[in-house]
Formats: sequence, structure tokens, C-alpha cells
Amino acid sequence: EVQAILFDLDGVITDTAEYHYLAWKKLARELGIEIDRTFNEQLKGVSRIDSLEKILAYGNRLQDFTREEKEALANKKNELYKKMITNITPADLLPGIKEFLEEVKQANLKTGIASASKNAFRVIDYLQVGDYFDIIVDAAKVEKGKPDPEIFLKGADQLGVDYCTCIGIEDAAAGIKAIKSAGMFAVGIGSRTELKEADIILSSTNELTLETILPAYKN
Ligand code: B16
Ligand code: MG
Repeated sequence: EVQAILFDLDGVITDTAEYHYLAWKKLARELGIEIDRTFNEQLKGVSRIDSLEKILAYGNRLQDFTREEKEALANKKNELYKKMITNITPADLLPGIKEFLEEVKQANLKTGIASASKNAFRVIDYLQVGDYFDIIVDAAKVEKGKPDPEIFLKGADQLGVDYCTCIGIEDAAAGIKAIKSAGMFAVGIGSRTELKEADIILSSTNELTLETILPAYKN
């Protein structure tokens, strides 16, 4: 029996993935590196500093910066990002999310957020959905980022449930990997080719209902 659902934040609850992309694109351009949406798929779910290193490697500039310089660049991106997300309101919940959260609560399932973002609490505040989640595990609470399973394992531990009774929902390949390595059932939101390791793939958050997920979990 399913006991808990663990949600990714960026790209599942709200489309902050777009703001991350725009902020990285701006920073990369200043460094003479052009990134596009296809490349951006590799950044989803990946920590801030790892994202920067992927961008620098892509532009063949990884060796050009010291650790301190990289930290400064990552901070710069975060300042851009924080400015962008001040515009977030409850209207920015992705389609069907509010209804799904209500349904999950009605069904007495436990809920948690497993986000690689250090801005997770801020975003949840802007969206005004804090009350829907029993626990929030953000990047500050884990040592290893996705695709390592740590963040999902920690979420289940905090909820006091077995890993195999958890369903994880993710929009990123790194996140699906993390859920599967945690021994959980993985729901992917997005592209069939990017998320092929998921147990089921839905094209939009609109399709998230217990009726679509639970039969697949039981098989
Ligand atoms: P921050 P998630 C992830 O959040 C994003 O998908 C990823 O693009 C971002 O780089 C990462 O958080 C770190 O975010 O710079 O705010 O700490 O999808 O795991 O909720
Ligand atoms: Mg995500």
C-alpha cells in the first residue's frame, strides 16, 4: 500500500525551471557561452554549483575559473533568480497541482517535498502551499544532490514510512534516477525520451490523479 508521496518542487509544483533557465542563460551569455533548452534539460534537478560546472564545461571554460570565482558566478545567478521569483503567486501552481494535493490529503497519504533548491522554502512561501506538506527536505539538508537517492531517503525517513511505499514525482532525469535508486515508484512529468527510467510518464501535471498512478504502482 502506498503511504506517502514525495514531490519535486521546480518543474512539478511550479515552473521555476523556466526561471532557472533564464537566469543561467543570462549568466552564460556574459561568459560567452550560449545555452538552449535542450542543453537545459541536463541542469534540471542538478545543484547550483554542479549546474555552473556543466555550463562551463559545455563552453570549454571549466579551467578558466578558480573555486572562489565559480562561487561568485553561482551567487550572481542566484541573485538574478531570486529577483525573478519574487513574481511568483499561488496562480503559478502548475495545472492540476492544487486539486491533486487536495486528493492526496483526502486519501490520508503523507506528503513531502524533496527539492535540490536552496530556495525551496521561499518558493513554497510565495505559492502559499506550505500547509499541504508534512515535511520539506531541501538542498541544505543533504550532502549529495540528485541523482543520489539521499534526498528521497531522508524524506521517507522523516515521514516514518518504508521506501517501497513511497511514490516520487519528478520532471528531471537526475530526479527520476534518485527516486529509482531509493527503491521508490517514480512518476515522470515531461518527455518520454528524457525520463525513460520512470515507472510511468505523464505529459503534464494536469494528468496527476491517484486514479492514473495507483493502478500502475500496484502492478
Ligand atoms: P538553487 P528541484 C532544483 O530544484 C532545480 O531543478 C535545478 O535546476 C536547480 O539548479 C537546483 O534546484 C538548485 O536550485 O540554485 O535554488 O539552490 O527540481 O530539485 O526542486
Ligand atoms: Mg525539478
